[in-house]
Amino acid sequence: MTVLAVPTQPFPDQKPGTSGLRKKVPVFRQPAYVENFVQAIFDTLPERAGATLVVGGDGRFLNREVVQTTLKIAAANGFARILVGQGGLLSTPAASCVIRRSGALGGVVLSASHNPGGPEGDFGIKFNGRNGGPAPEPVTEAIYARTRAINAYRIVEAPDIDLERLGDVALGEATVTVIDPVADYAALMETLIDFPRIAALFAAGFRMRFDAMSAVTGPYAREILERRLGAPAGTVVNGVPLPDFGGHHPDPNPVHAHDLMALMTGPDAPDFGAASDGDGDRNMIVAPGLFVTPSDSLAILAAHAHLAPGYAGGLAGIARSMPTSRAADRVAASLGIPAYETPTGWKFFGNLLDAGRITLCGEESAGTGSHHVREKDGLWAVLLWLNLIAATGKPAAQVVRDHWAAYGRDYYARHDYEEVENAAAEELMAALRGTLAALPGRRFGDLTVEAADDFAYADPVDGSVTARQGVRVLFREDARVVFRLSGTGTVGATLRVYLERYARDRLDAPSTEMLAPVVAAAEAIAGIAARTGRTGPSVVT
Ligand code: VG1
Ligand code: CO
Repeated sequence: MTVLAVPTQPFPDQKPGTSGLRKKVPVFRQPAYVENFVQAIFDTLPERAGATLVVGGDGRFLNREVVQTTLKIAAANGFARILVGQGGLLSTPAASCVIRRSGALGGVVLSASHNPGGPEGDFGIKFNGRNGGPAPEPVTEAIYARTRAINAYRIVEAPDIDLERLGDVALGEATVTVIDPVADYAALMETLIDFPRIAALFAAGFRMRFDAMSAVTGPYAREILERRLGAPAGTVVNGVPLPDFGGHHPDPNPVHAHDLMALMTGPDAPDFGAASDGDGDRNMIVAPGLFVTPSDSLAILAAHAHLAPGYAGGLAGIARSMPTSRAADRVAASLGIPAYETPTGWKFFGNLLDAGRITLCGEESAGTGSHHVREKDGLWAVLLWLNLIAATGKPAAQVVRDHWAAYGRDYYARHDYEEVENAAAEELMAALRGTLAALPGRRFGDLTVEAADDFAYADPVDGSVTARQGVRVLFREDARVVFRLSGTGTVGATLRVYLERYARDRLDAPSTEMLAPVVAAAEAIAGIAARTGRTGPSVVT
């Protein structure tokens, strides 16, 4: 078999964002676009000769083609062994699991996560390192620098491999192994979660719906919930991964998972509802009649984790991304363990997890995870919820209300302004940064600014500092608003406004009512309507 060195020209726009390189499908379909980026990743890995690589994706449009290309480039770059999920599939947490279990040097994960798929939808490529986690900033910076200088990629000239047939096949000098994408992951879950207890819950008539949103978690959820735990067939809906996610927007929030929300707020609601996103790392949790905010979910899981076998020894610490509500901090304080606040994006949890400083971590964007892998893990969060419901014997909504009664409630919402003109968004953020110093002491309705800053993170493990991670305004009344621009969008800019207010006694008020003064303060501080021309957010979650 021949290894070709194909001359190429750099693309100027291959800078990874919050979670890898994400662009519209037509951008990825430009000749050499995928090849350049994958070669640039491998160029930053001098130790790749003879190493193992993991490859897989969420099954979206272009997944199979990019899997084949990645395998051929990997084989031409000295990898000895390449593990690929059957059908080219691996959920993001399963990829992390396989990297860790196989001792691989890393993995190439193909996904644009919760973004829509299809020929006009989004695609993405990210690199995860030896620990199974998203490449940290210095590595993504090195990859980007390489994409700007690349002049050739190496590829094996060979026919496509059969991704359906499990087992080994030679590709150039490398051996490609097609693996069952579910097996390792399901085995790991059995070590962490009390499967017999959850099976008994289902056997006793407990009913749930898991909406896989026609994305990658279908096969994982069917195997674990329906086969291993005995939930009735049909518990998992939209369980077949489709290249365009059946036209769904595979983002598990009350807006995009509307069918699940309708079921859970209607008369025939089962005991528990859950959904996951395109690549399986996000989770949505709904009790009958009650959506659980991801920030609350993190806090509740942290407070109950000791009920699951994998966490019976307690937690070392908890981390949350800065815009995530402070509910988890309250649990950490009551457990007497450290709480960490990191920038948005899972890559910032990696060092804390590797150093054993934290056991659980999460983000307001429906991401929750633990030290079992180095990615957020949607189905794991659902299983831990089932474990705590089975162990406490309480209905899901009761678990939430009891938590609020014990810790108080952090009312929370996120307002997204999508497809805002880039310049307007940048100007809004610049103006905000300009007013920070003058904000403390100012009053907005019944709220008074206590402090305001542009969040910077000093990693306590390696000392690296990441600045300009979002503007936060803290109010004396235990309320907060955070402004930042998305790093995963593919059209224009997305302004995210995160709103929260803590209440110790009023626990069952409508969120919109409790947050109205914070929304008004956010508008007064940032001038969103005037600067973006928008009178309201595109999505509220
Ligand atoms: C968003 C979320 C962030 C999450 C990231 C990747 O990033 O806010 O919390 O880690 O998506 O999640 P941004 O920069 O658009 O706010 V996923 O499931 O898209 O890999
Ligand atoms: Co995702």
